[in-house]
Amino acid sequence: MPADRSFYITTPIFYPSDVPHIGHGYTEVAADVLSRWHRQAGDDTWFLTGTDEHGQKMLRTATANDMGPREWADKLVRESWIPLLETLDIANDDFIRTTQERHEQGVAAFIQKLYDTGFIEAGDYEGFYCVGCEEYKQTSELVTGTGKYDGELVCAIHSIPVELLKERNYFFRMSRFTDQLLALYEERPDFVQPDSARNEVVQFVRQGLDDLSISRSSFDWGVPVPWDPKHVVYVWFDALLNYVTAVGFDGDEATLRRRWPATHLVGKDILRFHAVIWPAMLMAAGLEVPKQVFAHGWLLVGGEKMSKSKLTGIAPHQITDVFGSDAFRYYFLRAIPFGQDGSFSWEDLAARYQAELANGFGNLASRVIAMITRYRDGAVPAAGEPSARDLGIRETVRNAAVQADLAIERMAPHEAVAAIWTIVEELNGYITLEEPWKLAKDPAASERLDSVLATAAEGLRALAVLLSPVIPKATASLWTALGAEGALGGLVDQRLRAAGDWGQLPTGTAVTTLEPLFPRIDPDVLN
Ligand code: ME8
Repeated sequence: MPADRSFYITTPIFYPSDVPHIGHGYTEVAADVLSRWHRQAGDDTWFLTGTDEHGQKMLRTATANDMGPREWADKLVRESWIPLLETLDIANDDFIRTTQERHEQGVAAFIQKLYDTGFIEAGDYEGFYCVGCEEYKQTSELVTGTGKYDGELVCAIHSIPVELLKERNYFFRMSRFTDQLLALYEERPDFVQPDSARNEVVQFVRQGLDDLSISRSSFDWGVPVPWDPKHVVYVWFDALLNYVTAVGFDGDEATLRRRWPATHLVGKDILRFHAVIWPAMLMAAGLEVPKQVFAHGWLLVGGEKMSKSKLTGIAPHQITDVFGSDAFRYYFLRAIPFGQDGSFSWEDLAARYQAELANGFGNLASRVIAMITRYRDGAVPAAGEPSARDLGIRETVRNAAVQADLAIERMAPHEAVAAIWTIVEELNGYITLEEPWKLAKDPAASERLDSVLATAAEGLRALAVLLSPVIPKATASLWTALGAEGALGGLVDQRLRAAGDWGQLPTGTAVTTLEPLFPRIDPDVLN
């Protein structure tokens, strides 16, 4: 069956100048959950992530480590960034590196096209540059440093000193696009989300846009400017193009048409690049602008944006080594309203793990399967005439599936998980009230016990499907234990939008033992 909708989602391509921390992991997981959801809903889905390997930050870090920039990038990508995807169970379709031929060739073609059509010209520029952001800064974006940089002008995001640069460069005539961009934000309120991000962007562009310096001649680590190879392309101009060079620009028109435009997931630190510069570049080239730019918030540790340089960086494997990848994925998506900042704490993570994953969901699954094994020789019984409570569970499942899908549509995965969790809560309450262990002792209640176990098993079937994009490992184990594979096929082949339809797990399906999905964590590990 051909997919009726296409969904192309991207993460930022990260600087592999250093190892990843949980901020990078957060973006990867959010993009992964959204793309798994769309894929399982039958949409023609593509998920791209990758690394941004040119520019001064990469060059300086490599030099400080006595390596060439390419060598440094190769090492970090191989040892840290590709392994990150495995650590977090990320099912990306492609991984782009800006040093790849497909990308460099596309960048050269794109910039040449803009030069040929009069959107690029030479000019002088003087301003304060932050190597952390790889961006010229307005004075309003600088603050006075403290501590090591006491009294110096520092970048408000990175807290490192800015450098006064004066260069004769090529400029992209971005100022020409001010009105077109404002019209875009006006006509498509969903183009930049959430609303707080949209407002910030509109306010910024309303002040009028300057032209953008898009080449550098003081170093040579980048894509050479085709008509003047003493210059290299500015790292952001280069990097943003990854979203189209990865899907066929320039050369494979059919793929580009099939995939583009994309939904870009970014941290709010790089909102303007994606919501202002990038659409202006695309407009200049006559390409379609993105479908959406969604800016998520910052992970805060101790009240500050977490970062390696401030020594608040936590590596994703520190969490997954103890709690597993499913817990990482669940925790960050559930605990932080998507689009807002969120504080990370080990205590909060451990508390949610225990209450929601281990006691709430894991226990429910274990109990239901154990009772089917004990009371019905491991075969899912046939449900009798449904009681009001049974019907209540069906209604909860149906609603949760609809609500979760709507929440994903509006880029609110935290609401999707919360909606699905109503099934966990209702089913737990149902079992407490029905007391199947008592029904099992009463021969006259045999039919009722059948119905209760069948209802609970069918609820677990729906939960496995709905939660599979979020906690793929635990749901795969549950799917196997439910015997659903043989009866219904692979878990990832289950259509999400049909997950709420009642009565899919056939009577007689044989369940098998289920190891605890979220085992108890030894408290000593956390100390
Ligand atoms: O900016 N909380 O790369 P980068 C949440 N190469 N997310 C965080 C975070 C935090 N504390 N810290 C980092 C770049 N992130 C460019 C992008 S795209 C064409 C080029 C995440 O390695 C978040 O997604 O500095 C943020 O936008 C991104 O990492 C910045 O990664």
